[in-house]
Amino acid sequence: MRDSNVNFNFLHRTCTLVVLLCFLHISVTLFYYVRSWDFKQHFVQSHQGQRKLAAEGEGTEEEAKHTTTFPDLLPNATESTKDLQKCPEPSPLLVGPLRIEFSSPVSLELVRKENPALQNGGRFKPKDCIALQKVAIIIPFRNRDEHLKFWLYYLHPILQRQQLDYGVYIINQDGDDTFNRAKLLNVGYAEALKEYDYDCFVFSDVDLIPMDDRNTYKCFSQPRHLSVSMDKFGFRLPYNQYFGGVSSMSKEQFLKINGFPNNYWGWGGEDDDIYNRLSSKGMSISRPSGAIGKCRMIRHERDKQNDPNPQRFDRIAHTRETMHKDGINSLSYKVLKVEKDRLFTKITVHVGKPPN
Ligand code: UDH
Ligand code: NGS
Repeated sequence: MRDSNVNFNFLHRTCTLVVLLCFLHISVTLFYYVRSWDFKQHFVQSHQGQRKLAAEGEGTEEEAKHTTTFPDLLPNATESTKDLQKCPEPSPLLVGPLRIEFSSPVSLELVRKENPALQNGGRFKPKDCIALQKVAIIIPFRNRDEHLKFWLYYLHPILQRQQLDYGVYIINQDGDDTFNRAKLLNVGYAEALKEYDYDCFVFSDVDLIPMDDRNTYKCFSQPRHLSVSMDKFGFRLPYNQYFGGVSSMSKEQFLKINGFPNNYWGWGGEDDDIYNRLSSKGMSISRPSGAIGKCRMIRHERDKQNDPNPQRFDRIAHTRETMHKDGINSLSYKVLKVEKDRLFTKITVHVGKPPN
């Protein structure tokens, strides 16, 4: 009887000990589990905060780069917390010379289908790196829909390969008064800046297509002339001061010359006036080589209400005197319509007409 009592007591104590040990084990496991969960939450939040700052340019890219990642702790979070570095220069996606031809028409549907990465308004930014420049591409426009389709068809893939953070703005002159290319370009500058903090502006005619994607549509330390070697001029510059077709300027360069003239109605001279503005401010023109700067123009007849401007020679003779009062500081216009397509932002404007 005593023996069986001793056995029972021993068994009872052993069981109590086992239960206590189990409890201790569970408590310790629970403690560490809760601690690691808190840490993960904190880590994901602070890391995402840093990425957002770096992408917005508020935090430095260095800061984002030095944030430690713990892929073993966060197997599912690695994709969303991936560090973004500056895009390499030149872009590794460039292919060089391109075949450009205009024999069969293209449709906007086709261009939309072939450019799935575009955001509404003709906006794009590379997803794997931070673009070096934020570029607004401004196109003066009226009644050139067929040309615009070709431009969008060829340019969107090129601009994406150039890894630019860009937006395409079609500035459409309303009505059928005399065309004013330079004023439309000023409007494009002003309207694009209302949307996004662009630091570079590319001004392009709708009928010019680059034949080499190494001709990057971005800004340089000096104003850039990009359409240096056009087929219609036998692939050479028509004259040394020529600044027509496609050009680019940083915000700073543009403001230094008070933007473009508003009073060149009809064809010709406004690009020479812009050249005069740049040279009067001591700037020089940067250009790609003749080979990289080759481009094709879509052949066309002279448009209605864009006859050669008889006043153009007199105007370009006085750029230095007029440029400080005629430019972005005296620009006035009325926006009539803003259309957002996935391929472009089209802004229809009333720019007035030439004084009698
Ligand atoms: N533009 C329009 N609509 C117009 C006029 C001009 O969209 O009615 C825009 C367009 O972006 C064009 C740019 O302004 O590319 C420059 O105008 P332009 O193409 O008329 O100038 P360019 O010097 O041609 O290229 C002049 C007419 C040549 C006639 C040749 C006849 N064989
Ligand atoms: C010059 C014009 C420019 C024009 C260039 C090329 O003569 O505006 O020809 O024209 N300057 C003047 O008329 C003062 S083009 O052959 O492309 O039609 O851009």
